[in-house]
Amino acid sequence: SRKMRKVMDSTDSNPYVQEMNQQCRGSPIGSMPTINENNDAILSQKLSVWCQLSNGMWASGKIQSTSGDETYVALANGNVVNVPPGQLLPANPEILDGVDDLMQLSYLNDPSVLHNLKYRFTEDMIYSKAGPVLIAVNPFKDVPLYGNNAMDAYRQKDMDWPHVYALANTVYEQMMRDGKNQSLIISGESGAGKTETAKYAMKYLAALGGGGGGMEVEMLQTNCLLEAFGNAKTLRNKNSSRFGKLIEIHFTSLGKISGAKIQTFFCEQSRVVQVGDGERSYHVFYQLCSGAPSLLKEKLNLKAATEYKYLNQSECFEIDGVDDALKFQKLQEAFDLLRICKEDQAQVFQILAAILWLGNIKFQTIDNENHVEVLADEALANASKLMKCTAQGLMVALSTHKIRAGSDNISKIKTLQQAIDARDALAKFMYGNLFDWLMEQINKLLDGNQNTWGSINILDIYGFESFKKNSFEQFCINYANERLQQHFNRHLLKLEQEEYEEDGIDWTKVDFEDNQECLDLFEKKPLGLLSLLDEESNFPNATDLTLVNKLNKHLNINPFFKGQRGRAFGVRHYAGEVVYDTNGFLEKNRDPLHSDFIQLLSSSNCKLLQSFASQKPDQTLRSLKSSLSQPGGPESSTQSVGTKFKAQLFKLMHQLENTTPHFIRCLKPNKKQLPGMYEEDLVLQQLLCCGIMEVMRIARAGYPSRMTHQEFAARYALLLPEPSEHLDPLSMSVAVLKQLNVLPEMYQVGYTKVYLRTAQIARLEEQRTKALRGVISVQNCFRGSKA
Ligand code: AD9
Ligand code: MG
Repeated sequence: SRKMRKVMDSTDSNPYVQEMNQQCRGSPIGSMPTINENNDAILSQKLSVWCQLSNGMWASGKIQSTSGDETYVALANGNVVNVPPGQLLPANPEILDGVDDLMQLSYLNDPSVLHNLKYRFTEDMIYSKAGPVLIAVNPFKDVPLYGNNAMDAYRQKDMDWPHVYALANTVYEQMMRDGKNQSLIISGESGAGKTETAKYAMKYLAALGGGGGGMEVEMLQTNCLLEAFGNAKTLRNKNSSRFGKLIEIHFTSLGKISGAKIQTFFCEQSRVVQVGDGERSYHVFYQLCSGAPSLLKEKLNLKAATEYKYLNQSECFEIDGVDDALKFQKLQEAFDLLRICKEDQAQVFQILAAILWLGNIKFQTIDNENHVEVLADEALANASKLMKCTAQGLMVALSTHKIRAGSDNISKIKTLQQAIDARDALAKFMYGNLFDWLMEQINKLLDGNQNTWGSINILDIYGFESFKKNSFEQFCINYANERLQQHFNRHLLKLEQEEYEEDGIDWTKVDFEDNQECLDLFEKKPLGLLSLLDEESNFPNATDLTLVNKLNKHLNINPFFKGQRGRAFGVRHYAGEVVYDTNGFLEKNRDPLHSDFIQLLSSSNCKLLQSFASQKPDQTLRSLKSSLSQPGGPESSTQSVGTKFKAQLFKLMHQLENTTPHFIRCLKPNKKQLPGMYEEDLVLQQLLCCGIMEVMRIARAGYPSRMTHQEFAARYALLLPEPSEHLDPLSMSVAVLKQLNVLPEMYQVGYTKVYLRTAQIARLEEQRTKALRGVISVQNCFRGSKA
């Protein structure tokens, strides 16, 4: 590796690199230069190339001969093929196989990048760098990279391979050095490894900033609880997070953890009542059913998971290699550690069991207009008992609703569909509130804001989703990802280049695809997707079809909107086109706060359920009012789910804008969640859709480190041999750079800042540390001689 690094350091002066860099500038997404007549040198030297075969895959080979347009390439397997010019790309010399940072490749084309990542992946080197971005390829097996030894090695900088520990270390040091809050933004598609990566980052930071009487042990324990209540098995990931989270770790000025705060976003509530084939509901239900000791089981009238409608609709109850009963024990331990008292724990389990029994409640029709009453069976009895309300009260809440007629409130009986929807809405409401309540308890415990000096934020948010059928959940998730992508683009592509230009340094612009227009499609008022959806949600008689018609009418001129047949519509996202099925959009967006439930829950003797009913007093009041004034209409809350989601997202983005961002892109090597399997097209698709290639091109040509002349001078002036107070900061910076013989191509001096190429800051810091040590040892000598 050392030998390689030597070679790589010289890549900047490599004529191929310079040539390629020039060609790369300004080329659009994914289209790297191919070999053409200008690359005579490459052809005549029989160099290594990649050629694209008829199946689209890339194979490596060596050029044998060329004549006119024909190029004959000898493949690694001995075959010689005739490859048209457009399907040839230069390959890197073998010495560069497996470099740490993709930017070190002489040729930065798709097959070379894929090959390098694969090479590393097969050696269990799952982390690589793509310039400023850390790439993590999910190994789907245990890899020996995370032990205490590794942690120490990164901390002491004995190791400089890319790693989430190394990045966490950098982030921590930057926070301590610059006094600025930092963020680690982890993205990638479902199952790519975001949550695991976030956990390793937390573990490292806990070790680094622990021991100060902070909350690091508790902080790490929250993951167990969050995953039990917020994760589920999906087709894409056995342990898929169905919510987004931002973890803020707070530090004192001494770099010790003082506390933490967890914010969660948009927990997928529909999963509580509806589970797709091969998927499961939230882990905690199965853990409770199989792990509750018999006494608790009896108390909760608990049966096996297979007996519950909410769980048995998918016929998937177990996860390979996971022992739910054991997980239940761990969950109880986590509860204890997080100081959630036994009484509260008992209430939590009661509510979970109540939700399961609610799902088993059945209705029978009582007339030929499909009106229903609740079947008074075991399910009703158990649900009401566990909810600590009367069976009668629950029956009324599920089967009737109040409407205003003239000056009277009258009770109307629900139809079968209305009753089912109401039952499910109650279950979701209880679960959603339970989740939020847990968060609140955790945050109360972790709160250590008195001593907070700086923070590191870790964002682990669901990736872009595109399924056969995409609903409101995907709509929100993909909208959030579009925002995050913009943040990524802005920081790594746009702001970077704008800054170069404004500061007057010599720079050739690199183009990239901006996604502002797609965001406008979502956010524009009054003619954006979210506004139109809200408008339609306010019409009591609106249907999926009226919604689609409205969207088509106003948006079909927008190039990012794609009208579809039936009740679907398409959006051209940065990561590809997604077709959304509007079925259920209106209902999910309205998310009515049913006034009847509020009444029911306030009458409960369970303190926790009672608190759910009283938690949002003004909202409840408003919704009560609006439901009473809307004859026959559904109870509506004042703010739609979409609008709330947008507000939350804006708040999140605002918080992130005030930090120095660091990006981790997790990649999924195969769809089967298996070790040792690397599907090139899948990886390529992920690399292309997140703009990694552009980032590398800019980073390679650019200057990743920068400091204002003031900062630079203040930090490094001590390296000058003579006092320099008479100099202005810019001249001082130039003097330092000259003094240390930093090569002219390694930096640029702008009007306000010094810009440095990769690795230069490390060199300067090394010198500074040496110089400081010198000072300290001189002082020590001095002290020693005095003593
Ligand atoms: V989702 O959007 O929440 O559905 P994530 O969070 O991106 O997704 P997750 O971190 O849950 O994916 O990883 C999926 C699985 O991959 C884990 O359950 C592990 O079995 C596996 N994984 C991920 N990262 C690592 C790792 N660094 N080492 C070993 C890993 N296994
Ligand atoms: Mg996750």
